[in-house]
Amino acid sequence: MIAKTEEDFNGLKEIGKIVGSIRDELVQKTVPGITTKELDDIAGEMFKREGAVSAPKSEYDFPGHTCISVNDEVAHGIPGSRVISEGDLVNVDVSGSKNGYFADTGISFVVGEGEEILTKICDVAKQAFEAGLKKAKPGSKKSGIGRAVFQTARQNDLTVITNLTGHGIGRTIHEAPDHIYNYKDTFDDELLRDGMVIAFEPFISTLEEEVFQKNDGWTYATEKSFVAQVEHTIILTKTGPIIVTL
Ligand code: M3C
Ligand code: CO
Ligand code: CO
Repeated sequence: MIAKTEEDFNGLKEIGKIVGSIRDELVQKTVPGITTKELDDIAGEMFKREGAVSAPKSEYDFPGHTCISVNDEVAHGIPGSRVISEGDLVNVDVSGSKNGYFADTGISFVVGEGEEILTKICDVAKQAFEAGLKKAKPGSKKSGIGRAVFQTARQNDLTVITNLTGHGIGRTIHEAPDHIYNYKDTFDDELLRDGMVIAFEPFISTLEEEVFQKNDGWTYATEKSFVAQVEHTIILTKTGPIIVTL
């Protein structure tokens, strides 16, 4: 959506704050021994308490309030009986709506002490987010964001996932612009606009550049790589970006 009114800005900030606080709570509660279903139940309670609803549930009938992906899983992981261990790479992705406004946020992190490469991809995903954010200006090419993400990955001897992308958001979870790539798409000449609301989510990978979908019909995974994501919902304005999910 293009945010125009005071109501738009306030509505996006309200749901942004809610999903951001659920994300932070889940990160804090992700300790060895807890199951991903127990984490998701915490999110379910928080959505209810805040008068908000989970977007994966309301928009796609996803079997969980949040997406929790572990190790080889990259995104859309289904919360379940899986027990978290020390050293796991975990991604929590929380998206929801309230009063007709949507926000989406996610983070990858390592539980306790983990392998160095896992910490590295999480750090580089944050760097890629910052580099892309600098290019997220009204009037600039949308493809400049992906270019910055790709460069950041390459500078760190890593690569990106090409078949998962960021997206427009606001009045529903996934809307125009449909794709914010993790590389410079030569055919993408779309310009960013004042008030444009995007969910920017760089995916940084150790090796493979494509995810595949598991037999559960949801989970995206890789064969032999590790992938980290950072996602925030951002309103682009002439005076600078407003990150509503901080
Ligand atoms: N929030 C997710 C979508 C959840 S709906 C099952 C997203 O938009 O960030 C992703 N899209 C693709 C991979 S993760
Ligand atoms: Co998300
Ligand atoms: Co998203």
